[in-house]
Amino acid sequence: MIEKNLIKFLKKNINFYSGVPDSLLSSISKKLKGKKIKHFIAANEGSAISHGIGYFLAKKKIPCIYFQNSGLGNAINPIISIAHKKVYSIPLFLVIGWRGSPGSNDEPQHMVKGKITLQILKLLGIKYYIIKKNKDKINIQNLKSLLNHSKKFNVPVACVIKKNVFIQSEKNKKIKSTKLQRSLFLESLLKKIKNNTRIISTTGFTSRELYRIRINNDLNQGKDFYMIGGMGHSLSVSLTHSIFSKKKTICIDGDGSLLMHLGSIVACSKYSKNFKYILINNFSHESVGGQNTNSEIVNFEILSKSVGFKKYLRITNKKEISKKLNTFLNLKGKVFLEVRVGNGSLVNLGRPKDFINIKKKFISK
Ligand SMILES: Cc1ncc(C[n+]2csc(CCOP(=O)(O)OP(=O)(O)O)c2C)c(N)n1
Repeated sequence: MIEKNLIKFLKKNINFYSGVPDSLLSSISKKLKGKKIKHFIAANEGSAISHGIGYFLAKKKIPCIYFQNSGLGNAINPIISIAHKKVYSIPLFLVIGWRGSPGSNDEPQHMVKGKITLQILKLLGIKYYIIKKNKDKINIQNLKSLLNHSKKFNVPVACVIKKNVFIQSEKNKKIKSTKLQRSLFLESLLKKIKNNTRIISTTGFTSRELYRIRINNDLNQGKDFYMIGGMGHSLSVSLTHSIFSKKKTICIDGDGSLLMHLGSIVACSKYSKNFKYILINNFSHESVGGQNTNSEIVNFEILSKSVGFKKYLRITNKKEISKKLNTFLNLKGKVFLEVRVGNGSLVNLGRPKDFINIKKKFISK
């Protein structure tokens, strides 16, 4: 009920939305549509805040910016340095998915951020309201006064939503698509790599599938470093690893993740001579509900070549995997492999948990 009412409340009062999808807010990011409504999926949470600031400067109206609390770090810069009441004082209505709230059962990286989320908001001077289950009337009244506070004092305010308040859309959907499956590609990769390979894999289902395929199929060649958080940073971590390690580094990234900090790809051109980069492109933020990433408008061949990749390869179906993977693994220099896959992943995915051990194994000889 509160989900429906919050969407109704937002639509009645706000016409511009920008955010990075979150599993807790999945219905919000999917349902905020309509004739008068403009909705931009942002590359990262800082950009979402900035889209909102630009909208306010043009229309003098309050924007709504939504994201998961893990992205609060990205959002902080424009919130403090531009929107803060002691700088330009700009009204923003933030909707924040609160993973890892104290007392909840969530993954370690979410528990760390969840514990300090409200403290961060306090430090930022942001008035907030936590949505409570089954308290619809009170919720809406409080949201109204929160919105009025933001408009009256020209300041950012936040509505914070705990896990399980809304219907979640993080559960992986069984593969239905006839398109290439990510898991099939990952399995083929794990079967071909040598023991001196180090894989650095991105946030969400990619790392979880990799972890599961290794265990279930007893595939032990090489080691993995799962970027279970720090979305958007797999490329940067892999790049320096590939430069400074004697091992063979492979980065496996997602389209949402690559776009989140796309600028870091320029460092490949400047600093690296040898870099193996795999983009699993499903054109969506599948791990948090399948919302669009806008990657369909990017030509990754032109992009990769423009930043110095010597070779670009693309896999779109099962038949191409073996041959193109061999080429990819044997080529020297900077190679960009785009693997176009459908949505859907393996069911009952576990989660890597023993991080210290994973790190130890990864850095061992
Ligand atoms: C900074 C940050 N913002 C948002 C999230 C929530 N989040 C986790 S996975 C994910 C989607 C990643 O999309 P993509 O890289 O395309 O991979 P896919 O989920 O499609 O496999 C999002 C938004 C996060 N973990 N960190």
